[in-house]
Amino acid sequence: MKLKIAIQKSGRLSEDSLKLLKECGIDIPNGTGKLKTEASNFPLETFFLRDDDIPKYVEDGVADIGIVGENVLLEQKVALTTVQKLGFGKCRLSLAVPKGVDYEGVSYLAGKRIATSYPTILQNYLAQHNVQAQIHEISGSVEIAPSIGLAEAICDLVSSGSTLFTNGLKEVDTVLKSEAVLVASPKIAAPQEALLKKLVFRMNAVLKAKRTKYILLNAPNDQLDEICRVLPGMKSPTVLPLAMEGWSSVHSVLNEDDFWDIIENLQAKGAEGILVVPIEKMIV
Ligand code: PRT
Ligand code: ZN
Repeated sequence: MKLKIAIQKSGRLSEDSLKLLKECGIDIPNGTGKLKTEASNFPLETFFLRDDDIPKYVEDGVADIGIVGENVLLEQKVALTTVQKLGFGKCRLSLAVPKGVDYEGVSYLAGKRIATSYPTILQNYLAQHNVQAQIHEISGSVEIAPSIGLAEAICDLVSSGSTLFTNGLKEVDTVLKSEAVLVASPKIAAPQEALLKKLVFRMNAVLKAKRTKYILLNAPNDQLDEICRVLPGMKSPTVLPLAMEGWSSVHSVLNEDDFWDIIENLQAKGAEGILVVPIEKMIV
């Protein structure tokens, strides 16, 4: 009995998908050209597929779970459960127009031609904004459509923005924010569901640790209460006496989001020798 996972064969999500599984303690032999492999230390079978094919395989139950971009999932409108956002493959589906255009809002697109590989998502977006435009579906190199006279605007994935820039386009509206997600089949059987639970437990530990840092600092005892009030910790900060009279060592766990604010606050309250250490796994 095995859990079957579909991941992208070669592309932007491949490396990070394998890396995440590895961080979950699962070794997947990644022989080039292989379409299917079995992990040596977890009952997991991996299918390597084109990203566009993953939702269908999972929906049909050929694979129990899959890793795919939310953009692909929403475009295909398949009935899958999103189990977990994975924090990689981040991008946005955006509208872009030639940089000289005076774009004052979505209404600019009324009656215009828009080239995209995401007709469903774009159609929904336009309908929400009561804009009627002609959608031209093309499967690749969407960014050249305006310069060859195929469309007045495009709707495409953007990460750094450099592709738009080099094609003389500017990003004007975000239609969707996307990242890689773990999805599960509606047809998943109970034994596989139990394995999925195990996998998700491990993924949570890995993903949580990525967003968190371990912090150690020295605090003068007369400032200890003030300093501990700033620190969240898992339950509460750990406080240990230093060999030097009047000082303590304080250990805690910080979230990436408010990290720098807390560090500044700690320094202002007299903390010294602040060390920040990455956490590999976090079980809460
Ligand atoms: O062969 P297969 O069908 O499996 O792969 P693919 O070519 O369809 O997909 P791939 O590997 O390009 O992307 C897989 C997934 O990665 C996408 O579905 C998104 O969820 C995610 N992703 C994240 C991106 C980007 N960032 C991205 N920047 N997918 C595509 N791009 C492209 C974009 O289309 C444009 O051409 O990169 C270009 C823009 O990049 P910047 O950095 O210049 O803005
Ligand atoms: Zn694809």
